[in-house]
Amino acid sequence: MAVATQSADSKHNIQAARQAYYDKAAKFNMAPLWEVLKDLVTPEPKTLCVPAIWKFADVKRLMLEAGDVITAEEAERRVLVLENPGAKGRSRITNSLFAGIQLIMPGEIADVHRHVASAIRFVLEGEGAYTAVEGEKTMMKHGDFIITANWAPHDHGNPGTEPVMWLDVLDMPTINHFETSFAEHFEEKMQKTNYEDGDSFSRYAMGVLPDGLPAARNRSPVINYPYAKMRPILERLKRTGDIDVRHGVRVRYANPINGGPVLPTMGAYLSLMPRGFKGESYRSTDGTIFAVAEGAGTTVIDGKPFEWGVNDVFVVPPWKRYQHLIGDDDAVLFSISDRPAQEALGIWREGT
Ligand code: 1HN
Repeated sequence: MAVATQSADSKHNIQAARQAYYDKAAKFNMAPLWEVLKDLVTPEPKTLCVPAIWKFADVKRLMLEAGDVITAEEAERRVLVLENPGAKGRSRITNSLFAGIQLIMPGEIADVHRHVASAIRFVLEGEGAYTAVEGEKTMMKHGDFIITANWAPHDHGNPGTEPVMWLDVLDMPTINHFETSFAEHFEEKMQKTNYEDGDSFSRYAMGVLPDGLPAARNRSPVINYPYAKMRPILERLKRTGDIDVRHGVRVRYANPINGGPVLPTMGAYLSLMPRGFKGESYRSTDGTIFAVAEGAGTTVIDGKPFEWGVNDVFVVPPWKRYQHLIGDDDAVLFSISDRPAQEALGIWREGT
């Protein structure tokens, strides 16, 4: 009994002595690594973010209500942030990426600006709106994948008759991690557009390139990868049986100049999963955002089923296992993550 008491006492003394030491060190802006090491260097990826889904029926209802409470001009961008439930109030869907849904009503414009954060848009619903990027005005249609690279001036407008909604994904949390954000507005509301719809695709993505173009660009010069051009490629690959057991028939959006990712911080894929497809289990270190272009299915994430349909958005955090299960109709999933950034740093991993 006496021995036990003595050891409890001495443990208490050791703790007290350590705490006194930590308090002393803190006055000099120093702290003991050994108290926090286990949380800093984890044997496997650790994330605050959780798997989550945003159903388009809810998104659409709330977005249209936003149309009543604020104009695009007042909001600058009328966007509802898709907040990861594990990181509320931090404006992110994964730790490295922002996602939001943007609405532009008929007759509205969203003024030209530019910022260091790169953006991509994946068009969900409505037609008749455009986005103008670096002097090219491109019409937005369901399934179109549009990129706005670092510092590229961009504005949006809707001269049509329908509300138009799309998914915005930005590398803003990554840029803010480095604390390298700059942004600026222009005098004019809209860019002068010297290039017509489809110009950059025709100029750079048709197997020829303007002679003398430097090959070392870390971002794609193509503004819009139209769904109408991408979808038949998936169908062709499906016919020839090019089906990955985890991802289905999948293409990677590429920089046509060097085959690299479209942006250094974000990479995207389009995948067709044939009806009845039962994907094998997969995980990777890049937390991944999915948007449903066509069909329906279920993705089991970390043991939990998430049922999805057209225009739903869902997220798989880093290193969480997932598996896609498809019902009676083919499904098409768009996905985007920070994989190119991780690969550039040599830290990307995948597993089963
Ligand atoms: C932005 O500039 C746009 O230009 C959309 O459409 C979403 C989210 C955060 C910061 C800037 C846009 C944004 C954004």
